[in-house]
Amino acid sequence: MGDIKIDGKRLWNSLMEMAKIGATDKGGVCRLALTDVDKEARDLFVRWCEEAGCKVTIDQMGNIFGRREGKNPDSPPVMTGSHIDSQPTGGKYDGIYGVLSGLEVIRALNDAGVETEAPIEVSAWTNEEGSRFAPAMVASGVFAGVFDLEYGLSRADLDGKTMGEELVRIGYAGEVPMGKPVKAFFETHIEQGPILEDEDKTIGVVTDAQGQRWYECTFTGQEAHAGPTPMTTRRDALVGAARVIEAVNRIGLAHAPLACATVGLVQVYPNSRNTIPGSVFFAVDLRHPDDATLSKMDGELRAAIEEVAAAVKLETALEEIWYSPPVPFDGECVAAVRRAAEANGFAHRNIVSGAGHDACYVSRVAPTSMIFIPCEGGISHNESEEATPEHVAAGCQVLLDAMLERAGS
Ligand code: HGY
Ligand code: MN
Ligand code: MN
Repeated sequence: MGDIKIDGKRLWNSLMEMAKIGATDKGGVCRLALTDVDKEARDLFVRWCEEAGCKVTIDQMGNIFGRREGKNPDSPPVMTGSHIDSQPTGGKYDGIYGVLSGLEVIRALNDAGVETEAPIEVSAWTNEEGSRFAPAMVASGVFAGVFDLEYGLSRADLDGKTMGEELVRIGYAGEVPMGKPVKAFFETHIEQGPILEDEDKTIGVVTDAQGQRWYECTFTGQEAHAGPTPMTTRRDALVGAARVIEAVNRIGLAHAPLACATVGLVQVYPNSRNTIPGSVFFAVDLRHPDDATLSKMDGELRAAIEEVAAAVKLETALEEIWYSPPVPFDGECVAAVRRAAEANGFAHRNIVSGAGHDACYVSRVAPTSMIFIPCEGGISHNESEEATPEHVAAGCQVLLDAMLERAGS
């Protein structure tokens, strides 16, 4: 690989600087999509891109692109990037590591005075997490033509605020139409699981990402007094939800070791300690790398919901709000990542991503792959999320080398 080296210290300092925005007491970040802290972080990223000589553009879903021109301005860019938004109990690396690694690639090319053949772009995709606005990866999904713009802008949070309104409010409702040709896309990310750390590997060569299905379910029973109401006549929506939550866990375990099944969001109404809950809204997240198994899990979930609703005499409103099929990444891009890891002497292994990423949707419109680095204890979506400066630098060096191979220099 080339002799252009990234500056690991500079990348680490930028990560720590960015981590101050939305910092939480437990050492993580809370930067929900399109909040004021997301805006603050976006503004800092845009400033850093401009200081690195990039031309910055914003598209209609608020996706940010920092562009470094190449010799051939007509060539589609070799692009990298990830997301700035976080979970409510997010960490300092999920998403932002991929954004700032892309910026470091540009900074390193500037230092080396290298002009690539194809332009280089670093991107920051709106609302990758799907925490404030569902589904996840919605803005890269609109970029890739999976969702239309109107759907994307209409996504609303639990307070009814839409992405379109919030993009205007924070000043990131861009004019650039959605989608453009991309020569190749690479996303660098922490693994968010334990495999690389357990096997003492520095780089994960990501070959695939697993499929996901997201659901929203509302059980409606009847509010009643917690005291005089006999147990046998109750229609307790929370009892129903509890039984489905247990069933979701059983479905995940039944398809172990690769399946994942989670209920992470529950809203109880009226949520009063001495009133039997009349209605409960909850979200279900099912995942598996094999599509047929994911469909089987879908069927088992629907059957469980039906059975519980009948037993507890509840009305049910179930909607599957998102289906993202398993993603095989591009063989050539995967090989470029593997070559870069080998050339740098980094211990590496193939790995399937358990998490969804913007790369999953960008792969619909461009040859794409990902680069993983370990995170401590495999923990993520947790304020204690941690990575080492060495791994942070190694992932970025592999990114630079893989991008250069595709961009030509
Ligand atoms: O849910 C995911 O896999 C990602 O963190 N949005
Ligand atoms: Mn992420
Ligand atoms: Mn995440």
